[in-house]
Amino acid sequence: MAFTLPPLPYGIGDLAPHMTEETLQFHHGKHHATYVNNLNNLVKGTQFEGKSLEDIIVGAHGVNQAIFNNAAQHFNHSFFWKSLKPGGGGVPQGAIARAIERDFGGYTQFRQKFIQAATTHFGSGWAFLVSKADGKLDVESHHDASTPFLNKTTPLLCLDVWEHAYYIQYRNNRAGFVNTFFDSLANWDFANQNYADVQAKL
Ligand code: MN3
Repeated sequence: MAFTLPPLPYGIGDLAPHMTEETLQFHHGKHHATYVNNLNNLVKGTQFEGKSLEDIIVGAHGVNQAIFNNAAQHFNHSFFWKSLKPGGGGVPQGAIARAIERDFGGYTQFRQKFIQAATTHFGSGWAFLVSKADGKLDVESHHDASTPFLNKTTPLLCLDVWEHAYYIQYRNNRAGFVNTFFDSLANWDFANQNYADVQAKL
């Protein structure tokens, strides 16, 4: 079964003005689509053909860089679209809010730590809110196509800080893009759902 580009979980214009339709046309319709096409072409006739995305990411890491990059980018982007929602952002509610309070000392401290990871990241990469094996939350910064699977942590929410994620709209203002994510885009319902799944498996 070939991998397919997942549709956005909202209309392409629904995140505007915080993330414009043009940004999504390129980021989802071209960048993410290319990772999916490359992945399907690269795995053909290899030991990875027919494997799950998770198995390909773990199996190709350190073995086949091109397959790893495209598989991990397909996973990260699919997760990223769900980390956004129209009318999102603001202070989280529910279990994730209590866990953030417990593990970071409060939302303000968490937000500061995440923004630090996202804005000081040199070059292309990702910022993730994750749950560690013991159930504690942490912030991880990942280079290029790297992904929390490699740390054996579980992603709860992520932000793409590759230039292609913001340059059409925010130009060089990565900090502006990251703050907009927290103010207007972050999907805390998705993070709460992921956190509940992790807690159920502990
Ligand atoms: Mn991207």
